[in-house]
Amino acid sequence: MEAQNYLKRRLDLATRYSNTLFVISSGTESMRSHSVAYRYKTPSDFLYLTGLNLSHSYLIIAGKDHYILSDAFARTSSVWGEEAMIAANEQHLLGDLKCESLQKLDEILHDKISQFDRLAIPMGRDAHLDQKALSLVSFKRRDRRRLSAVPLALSDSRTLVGSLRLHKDTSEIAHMREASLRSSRVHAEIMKSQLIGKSEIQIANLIESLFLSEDMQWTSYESIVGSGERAVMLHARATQKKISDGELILIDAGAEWNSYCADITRTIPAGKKFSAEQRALYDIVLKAQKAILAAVKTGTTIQALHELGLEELREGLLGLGYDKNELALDLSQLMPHSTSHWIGMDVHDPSAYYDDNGQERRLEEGMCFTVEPGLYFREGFKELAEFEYLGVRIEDDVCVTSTGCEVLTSAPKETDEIEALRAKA
Ligand SMILES: [Mn+2]
Repeated sequence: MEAQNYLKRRLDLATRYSNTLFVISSGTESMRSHSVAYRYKTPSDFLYLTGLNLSHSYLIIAGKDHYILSDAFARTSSVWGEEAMIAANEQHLLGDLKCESLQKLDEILHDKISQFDRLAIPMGRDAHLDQKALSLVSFKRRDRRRLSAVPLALSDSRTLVGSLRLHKDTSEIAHMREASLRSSRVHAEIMKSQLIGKSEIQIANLIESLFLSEDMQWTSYESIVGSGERAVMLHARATQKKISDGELILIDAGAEWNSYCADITRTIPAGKKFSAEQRALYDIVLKAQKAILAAVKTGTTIQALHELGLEELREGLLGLGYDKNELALDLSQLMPHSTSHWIGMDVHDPSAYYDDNGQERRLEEGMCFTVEPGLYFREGFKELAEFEYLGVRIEDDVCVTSTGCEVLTSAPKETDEIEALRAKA
């Protein structure tokens, strides 16, 4: 990506919200001990709009005037390196950005704000900026009375930038595809691994080492490994629990490529084969997932796809031979989460699920989201007792196209494919 691509994004944002002055912080490192910081990760909005990996800085978008405020530009010593080097590496991305020192924040804000009706910042992420914004609103309250009856508004920038990030361009989709491909290979590798006797943490560590071998530097989220009864927990954090033969293992893991996330869930047997009950449940979820994938197209909605998935799951469970009148199916218990979420630079991309008129967002080309139906039988399901403590989720990532969708993720999910890989363990 070149400087002009980022400039275009900033201008798109400034045009869409022409009454809004944006200040977006790049954040600071959190300390993990006396002198050592956690690894710094640039907030997605800042990266999306600048391409710069630069902590301790602010991006200001005031119409056509765009500023980057950082003290990194002033540092000339390369003895300790880091900050100054990052600026040098990414110098070509600066383009038309006006570089100023951090001390200029107040001056630029006060200078520019009278041209706007609203100030947007990532609220609650940067106490210094939160305080600055509140002071500015308070300060402007007095002189705005002579210009307008409308007070200066304060808004969260993430929702506004999120509206741009909803549609992925071709370069973004290429990164999504690569993140999905590499993450899928890691799932396939796990399917070939000996798992019985290992702890969930050992499996999570193995997954993360495989992401690193794929040259993926960040996981999209903390990998979920839930085995046996723990598979029914939606977000099971890996524990020291050892994997036993006969269990199902739910693995929800994905990593980033060029700051774009993959999010994949596969549910596999600990041993070589699914049991009859496990397979029956798995087949119901897989059939529902495929039905949803086949229904993704422009014009439909995430909510409609969710309803379709629930209907498929209900039919699948009713098809197990139970007396339909006796079987009280509470799907909100068995499938207690949404089928989909937006995905992109964040695993849960911050775009809204409703449009500006409060209607469910209709899918358009370039929108990316997950399709992840599941069934989770916690204790107390008397009627379907053979499934107690079984949990299955199958999750892929898709991008809406003109003819339907491209399924970006490709980890094996047919029971025969999975069993063939488990046989190699
Ligand atoms: Mn997900």
